[in-house]
Amino acid sequence: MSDPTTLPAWQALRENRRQLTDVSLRALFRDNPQRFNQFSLQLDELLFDFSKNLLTEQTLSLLSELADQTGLRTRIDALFKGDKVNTTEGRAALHTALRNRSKRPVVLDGQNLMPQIEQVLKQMGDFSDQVRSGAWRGYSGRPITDIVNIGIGGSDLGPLMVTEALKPYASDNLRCHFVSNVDASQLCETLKPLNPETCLFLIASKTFTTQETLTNAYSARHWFLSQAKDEKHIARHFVAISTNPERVVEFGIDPVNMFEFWEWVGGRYSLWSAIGLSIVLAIGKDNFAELLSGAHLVDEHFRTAPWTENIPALMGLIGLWNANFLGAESQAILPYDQYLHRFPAYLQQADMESNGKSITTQGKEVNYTTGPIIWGEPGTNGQHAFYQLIHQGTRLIPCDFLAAANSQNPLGEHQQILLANFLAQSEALMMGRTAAEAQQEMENTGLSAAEIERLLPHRTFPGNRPSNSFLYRRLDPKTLGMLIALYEHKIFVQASIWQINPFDQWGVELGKQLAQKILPLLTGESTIGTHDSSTCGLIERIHRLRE
Ligand code: G6Q
Repeated sequence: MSDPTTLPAWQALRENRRQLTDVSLRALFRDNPQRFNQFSLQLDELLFDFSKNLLTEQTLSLLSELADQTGLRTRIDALFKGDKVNTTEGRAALHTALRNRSKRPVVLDGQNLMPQIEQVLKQMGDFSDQVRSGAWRGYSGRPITDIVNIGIGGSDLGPLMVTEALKPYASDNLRCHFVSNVDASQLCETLKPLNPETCLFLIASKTFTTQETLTNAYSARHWFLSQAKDEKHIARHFVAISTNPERVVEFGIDPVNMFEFWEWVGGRYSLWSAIGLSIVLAIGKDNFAELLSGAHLVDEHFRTAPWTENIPALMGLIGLWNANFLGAESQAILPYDQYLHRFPAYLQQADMESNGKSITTQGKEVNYTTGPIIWGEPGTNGQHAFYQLIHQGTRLIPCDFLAAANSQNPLGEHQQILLANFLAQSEALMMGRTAAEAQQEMENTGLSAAEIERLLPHRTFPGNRPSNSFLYRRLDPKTLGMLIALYEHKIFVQASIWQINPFDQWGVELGKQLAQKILPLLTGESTIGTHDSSTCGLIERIHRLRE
């Protein structure tokens, strides 16, 4: 495939960008009362409004041409049919099979994957029924009250985000905890109030070799055994989620208590697999099935809808327009929904680990911008923190605003106030405030002409700052499944056009190797290191401070 920047559509988009230099969003809305209708889409109960982006019908049609010229349709087909799209690891990326609710088989290397997927789903459902009903007892005969998921990265962020988001659907009898950091403080603080008799540990690791997870898992085992005494009790309190049965057995977990998944499930795309066991335990198998069906609905839409009606394709294309043609370096994720408070952190991994690449699938260095910096916090908190920079800073920061029409906790006017802020922010970013408007406002407050003149540049807002708005009825399991899948596919669309592999993570692997090399120098097992003077100086200072 050729460099995307040399394609006719890319060149035409550059020209389109030039034509839009002096065009404002304010003017686009003023001149076209149909703009919202033309630039918004509905899928099931989810509305995607992309009208507040600096683009026209022509931009959209050129972006569609770019999708065609880069072979996006063929790439999507390859993804869904299990081609080895993860080229550096020689693997398929079949997270869509995990939520395939159609009766269609998904065949990989001549084998239909659906029976094994269904079998593990059933195992998860049966197990969670037992734990949730209290039939599954701890070693002293008491039911389980606390689930502790030990995992990191993809084996942590997805389940953590989803269990937080779906708290209104969770059992009152089970609390979920997540331990990821190798910093013992997280494990110790989590375990402090817990009783080993009523704790269930889920050791979640695709490889079952990750240093942080195994260190935490062994410490949790030690904590458990210091009270339970007998290793035979481990079977009632530790289960494993992994693709590596040998390592699971080596740890001392009975293979009967292992929930399997497969190498064709990428870590950051794994919440739909057995890695989602904590989710099933929290919200039950029926709600988990709803989460899967929401994602499946988006999968079908993504596979079949034409580009201009395809929400994830448009999310990807508009993000690419903002990054490669308008110069945006980051993307803010701003949920006006407290239950989505871990969504920005989840998307940081999903997007930045997938598209934080600068080498194409052909092994060439790119000469264009790829994955954006993803960041964000829930509204309205962010408004009192970093929104200033979005409104008046020197950088262009496209924003995704997300909100539910209905609160899970209706209380007085809270939801109306929340939604008023959700609407006001995207409107203000788009409209800005002209000097004339700012002047009028100050005159109304009775300020002197001199004061008005002095303050005018500070109180003028440029506007023209792009955003998308996602509006849904209520954050239920199906809607959440839809939202997650939309972003997963948005990431895939961008990776396809940028010609990078979104499914490997060599930067993560590097981190795993480096710490292993330094550890012996800290534990005293070795004194010989070939490190730079800064690293050696820091090691020496750590030894002194630890004395
Ligand atoms: C995700 C990454 C990475 C991974 C963690 C944990 O896509 O590969 O975040 O999930 O490093 O790996 P394990 O699940 O193998 O412990």
